[in-house]
This record gives sequence, C-alpha cells and structure tokens, in this order.
Amino acid sequence: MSDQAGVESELKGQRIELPSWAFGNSGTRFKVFAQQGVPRDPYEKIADAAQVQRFTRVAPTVALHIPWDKVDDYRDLARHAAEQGVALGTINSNTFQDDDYMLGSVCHPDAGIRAKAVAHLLECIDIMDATGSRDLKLWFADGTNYPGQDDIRGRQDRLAEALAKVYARLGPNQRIVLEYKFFEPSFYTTDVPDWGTAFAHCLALGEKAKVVVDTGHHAPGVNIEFIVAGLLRAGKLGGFDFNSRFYADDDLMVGAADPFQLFRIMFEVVKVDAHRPESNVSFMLDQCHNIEPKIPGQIRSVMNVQEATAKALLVDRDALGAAQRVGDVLGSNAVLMDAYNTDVRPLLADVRRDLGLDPDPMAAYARSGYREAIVKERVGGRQAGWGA
Ligand code: PSV
Ligand code: MN
Repeated sequence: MSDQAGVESELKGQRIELPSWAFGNSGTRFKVFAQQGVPRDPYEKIADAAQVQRFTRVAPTVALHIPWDKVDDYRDLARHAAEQGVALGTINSNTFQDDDYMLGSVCHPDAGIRAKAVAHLLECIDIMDATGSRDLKLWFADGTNYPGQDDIRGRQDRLAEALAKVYARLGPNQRIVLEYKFFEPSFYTTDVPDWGTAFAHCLALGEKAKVVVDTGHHAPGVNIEFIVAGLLRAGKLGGFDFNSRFYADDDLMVGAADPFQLFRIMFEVVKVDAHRPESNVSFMLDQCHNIEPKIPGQIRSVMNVQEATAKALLVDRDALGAAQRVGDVLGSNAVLMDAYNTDVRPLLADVRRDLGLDPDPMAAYARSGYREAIVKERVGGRQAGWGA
C-alpha cells in the first residue's frame, strides 16, 4: 500500500496496548529512582494510561500484571477503566517473585510448587472472566544455573503438563500467549528460551495458544523480523511485547535503540494486514521508564510504533515485487529504504487532526496540566513500583 489516504485510514485503526507497570517507579537492581506524582494503586495507573489514550487515540487498552495489580473487585476496576475511556486488556501472570519459585515455577522439581504456580495461572483466568480480557500472557522465569542442576527434558515435560492444565481452563474466546526469553534470571538453561520452544508447546496445545515476541528477548544480532514472518505464516503469532535494547532485556522505549529494526518487523506485519485489530495480533508495550517521565515516555513509544507502521505501510509493494522478481538486489533494497527514509511525521499529524487530536501529543500532554495535578494530588501513600 502506498497511497496516502489508505495509509492514513490504516493508521487510524491501529491499536497499541499499554502496560500498567510502565506508570509505576522502576529501575535496575542498583537503584529505583522515585518520581513525583507516580500512581499508588492500579486505579491511578489506569488514570495515567488513559492520558496516553487521550492524546493518541490508538492506545485504548491497559494490560494488568497479577499480583502487582491485584484489587478486591476487578469488575469495579474495569468500570473505572471504562469511565476513563480505556478498557482492561491482557492479564500478565507472575510466577517469578515468590520465594517458593527459586528453582522454578511450573517446571519446579517439587509437585507442590508446580501446583501452586498452576493455581496462580488459573486464578489469572478467573480475573480475565471478570475483566473481559482475551489473553493470558505467560512468561516463566524458570531455568537452571548449573549443568546437572535439574533434568532438562524432565522440565519440558512438567512445562507441557502445566500448560495443558491452563489451556483446558480457557473460555472459548480466551487464549494463552506464551513469551520466550533467551536468558535471565537463569543463566545455564531457560525452559522457554526461544520462539522454537514456545512454538512447539503452542502447537501441541492447540488453536488458542500463540507465541509472544518480546523484542528485547533475543541475543544481539538476531533477525527478529524473520521470526515474526515465520510465526505469522504458521498462524501462531499472538502478539508483541515492544521495547528496545542495547545490551540485554533493557526495556527501553520501543523504536529508541533501533527504529530500523522496528520498521523491518512492522513491514512483515503489514504485508499480511496483521496490524489490523481483527488479525488478533496484539501490540503491547512492555517497558519501564527508569529515568524519563512515564506518561510522556509511553506517548513517545506509541508515536514510535505509529511512525514505524506508517513507513512500513508506505513501502511500494508493487515496485518491490517487480524488483524482487527480476533479482534486482539494489533496486528492491532501494524501494524499502525509500519508505524507511520518508518523514512520516506530517502524515501522522494529519491522522491526528482527522481524529480531532492535537497533531503533537507530547506538547499537548505537557500543556494539559495533568502532570502538575498528579504531583499535587498524589502525596502520601505508597507509590507503585516494579513489583507493586
Ligand atoms: C520478562 O522479562 C518480561 O518481559 C515479561 O513480559 C514479564 O511479565 C515482564 O517482563 C515484566 O516487566
Ligand atoms: Mn515481556
């Protein structure tokens, strides 16, 4: 697609999900720097996320992380979200912060610990029933640090057994989306280290199990768009956790470290119309804003995804196909680079004007006075942070 009106209409329909934890304080294992006005509970996190939606209109859902976002009444939280103009999205499970999980969760050698982890995952599906969420995101910190520490194959059997129990509990419109990560916190083996392992488990489970690609979860130099193309081809791409990395799982703003990579990924996506909400591929941010302000950090990230998508949509696919068919290596590369090198900011400003928005969401947020208001209001209480 390369006509401007068509591209603009696709961009208006784009949907990007925000993570509740992006609005809380975060840091590294060395220091968490507290910021003023940071939410103190899930209700305030949702209010902040709603600001991102207010100024971009493409971020209408907020993902929760359980137990960080545990509340007494999830229907009430969903009602609060609706009042703020957003909805609750993916439920992210957490089987990595309880002392019992030192040697793993669903792959743990002890059946009692495995049962505890599965019970948590089933509880997450209860929450999905209350919030109306479609996806349960599974990321397991399971693995080993030393050769011989546990049985590599046995742990895969335990993983398969746990996944099957969770899968059996899914409602007809619910899915599990399984995320992989090549290392950390384990350093010798990781039980779901790569797309292949996640894919094999999802294939064995069935239609309602899909793979999540967290862009920060690969070794340097890995060709992520190749993985994306393959998963899309197999109908097994559940969605993305977007962020960027320089070294490991840095969780920096998507499109900040390598906007060209994001463009290449989005090109594989738009080629098969998987950016459209009806494709059921989710586009989530999984980021932490350690040193930058959080709401503008999320707005900038949403804008970065929009820019990469716009460029991907602008690729002249007829010209690309023609050049590829005759083996014109430089010509086909030039078609792709032409789109990448286009300044899409004016086009996105038009999209926003058509949606009744300020063409510059960063400036509009800064002018809104929201930051000043939350700094004034949110005194006392305990600020939410990574792990709360
Ligand atoms: C793990 O590194 C991960 O990417 C998973 O998605 C977790 O749920 C998330 O980070 C927590 O920030
Ligand atoms: Mn992630």
